[in-house]
Amino acid sequence: MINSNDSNRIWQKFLLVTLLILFLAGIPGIGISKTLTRGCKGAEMIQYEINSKKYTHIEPFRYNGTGTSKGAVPSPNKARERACKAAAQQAARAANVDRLLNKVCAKHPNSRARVLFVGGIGSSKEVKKTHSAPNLPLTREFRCQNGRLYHKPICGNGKKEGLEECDNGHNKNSDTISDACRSNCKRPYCGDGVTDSGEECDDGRKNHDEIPGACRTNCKRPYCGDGVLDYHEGERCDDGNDNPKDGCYQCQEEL
Ligand SMILES: [Ca+2]
Ligand SMILES: [Ca+2]
Ligand SMILES: [Ca+2]
Repeated sequence: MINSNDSNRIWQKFLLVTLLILFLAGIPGIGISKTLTRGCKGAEMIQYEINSKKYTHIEPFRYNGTGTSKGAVPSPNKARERACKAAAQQAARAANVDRLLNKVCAKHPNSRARVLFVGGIGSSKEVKKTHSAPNLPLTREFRCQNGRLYHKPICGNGKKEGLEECDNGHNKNSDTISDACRSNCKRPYCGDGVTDSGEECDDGRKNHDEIPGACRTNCKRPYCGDGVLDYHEGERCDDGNDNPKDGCYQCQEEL
């Protein structure tokens, strides 16, 4: 038989246990809730492979993550894990693939390699967390040349690369505008069909040194003394010299 005193004691115990649980659970307003904060260092990170050998390059730590754990008995490990996760995410967002690859190329000046991972790492003594970068390169293969990342030149991207003589970008390279960088990334030249600075004419492939009246292959207009009878220019003769008394002088017949 359970008398009313026993029943009260059971209820009191139940109440005490419940309060203890609520206290330990750290429910705000009822229990005592503490917040524990931990920090973690983050760095940009790239992993790559050269001749089947794997390497990791980590930039010096630049990012600081913080993480918290709340409750009556907050967990330092949880706080640290969160801090390292935040640091890794921060570093991954900042990771610049080209910049990292250039760092790699400084270590392996002339090599072909493959990217395995680009992102961030957050690490403390106890915890290591990584996070991958949001924008990974489309192609994972890359090449280092003389300590720099090699880019296949793209004519029209606005950057002068490789054997390009110029590149002002897709909208500014032109095959019709005087003195513009040409659409093949060559500087304007005599024979490109556009009259540029220093040229008197330029008819491209029609430039000719023997056809009367034609723009010459040095982009000069036909002239008296070039040895071609340019009758359109008023020449009656052109013996290629400027000597008098040889039958032709200043491109006029001598009597
Ligand atoms: Ca270019
Ligand atoms: Ca020209
Ligand atoms: Ca002539």
